[in-house]
Amino acid sequence: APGTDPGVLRRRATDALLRARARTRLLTGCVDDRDLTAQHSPLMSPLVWDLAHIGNQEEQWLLRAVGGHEALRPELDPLYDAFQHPRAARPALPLLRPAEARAYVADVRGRVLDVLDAVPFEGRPLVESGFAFGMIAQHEQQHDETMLITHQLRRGAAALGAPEPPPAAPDAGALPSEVLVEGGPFTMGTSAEPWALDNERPAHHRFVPSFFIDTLPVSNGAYLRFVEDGGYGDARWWHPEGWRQVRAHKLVAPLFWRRSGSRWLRRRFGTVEPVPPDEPVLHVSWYEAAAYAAWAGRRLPTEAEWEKAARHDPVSGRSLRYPWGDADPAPEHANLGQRHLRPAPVGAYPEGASPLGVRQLIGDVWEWTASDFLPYPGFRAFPYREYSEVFFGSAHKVLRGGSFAVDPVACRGTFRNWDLPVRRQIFAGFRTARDAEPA
Ligand code: AVJ
Ligand code: FE
Repeated sequence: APGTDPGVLRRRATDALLRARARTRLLTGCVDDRDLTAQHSPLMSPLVWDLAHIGNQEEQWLLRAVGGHEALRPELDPLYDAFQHPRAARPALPLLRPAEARAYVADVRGRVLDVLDAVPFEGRPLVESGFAFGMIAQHEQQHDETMLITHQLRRGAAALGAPEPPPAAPDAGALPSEVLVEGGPFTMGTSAEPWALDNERPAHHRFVPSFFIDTLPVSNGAYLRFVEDGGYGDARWWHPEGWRQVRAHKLVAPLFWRRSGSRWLRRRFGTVEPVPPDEPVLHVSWYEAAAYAAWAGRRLPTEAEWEKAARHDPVSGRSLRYPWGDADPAPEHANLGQRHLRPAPVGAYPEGASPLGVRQLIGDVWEWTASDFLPYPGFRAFPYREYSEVFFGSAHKVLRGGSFAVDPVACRGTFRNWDLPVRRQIFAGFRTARDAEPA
């Protein structure tokens, strides 16, 4: 179970904030000021906007709300309010220059560490168990993932490097293609995880009918068979809006793929390489994922199915924090934290398997689910409606499991991400499922 000792939580909060900042510095320190202020894609903010937004959110929550401080730079709030300016409009704002943004976030952080040393971790819901610090560490890490997406969209020479992920386990080729999850109730969501965000709460029972789910994420090699079978030219497989997207944008393959003679190449962080057949497919929209599943005679898993496959232990009947159990993620469990700049091959991380043997549910690629982003029964917005509540509804689809670009602080069996079904630049892939025949 998650540690609730105040000393442990205070240490964990400090570590989480420092780790997030080291990553932010890496992502904003490896390119020049021109690259930091440029708009690399209309889908993204300039990197320097994310940087100052990270500091501004930290100032609002940890200095003002938790620490009771006066605003340091009240005039910055509207500039870095994500709801006031769409991403495409942000380059035209009078943003802090890179040096000013760095000084601002460092100033905020220095004061935050003093607040963190002094504030009691009990008595106020916002600070209970260090929640606000964990929330802000997660916020910074989420923007770090966003900045890594901007790096992927950026043209030009590679700015980032990382070692290769581990290979597939020796047994990968012998695994069953799918796993049966027996029908029955399980506990979805959490009321116990101290830094779980509002949309993961509360824990509640769900009945999930029997289903089969892929043991592994769908690979590039499998997806390529759909491409080569004419999948992008056959309306039968597509949601009407997905088919409209295919035709409007002349889509023929995942984002960043390019055909060269008989081969497929892909651009990745400033380099070009042949598409690796054993890697989970990446940079597909929800529509592409759903079309592949239809072509394969299958479907996307619902969010409840995904979480049951990831957390339900049929022996104890309990929901685990992670597929492998309750231990915090370690490097042998999952490809998380931008330790690598790509997903590991399908069949890697045998130590991260679920009780039923489903692999790579956590890390590698975000997994599209069939489900709309909706509140759980008993949901309460906390601490602000604009994190989750304003996004509930049928416009956004849920993604689960986290990618190689997600830090462990922002990843667990209950963690929920969401995006528009047209989005392809995010680090998203998928696995498929099917109903089990009634017994
Ligand atoms: C949960 C990833 C969809 O980036 O839009 C960052 C996270 N919320 N700042 C996003 C978030 C506010 C959010 N996602
Ligand atoms: Fe944000």
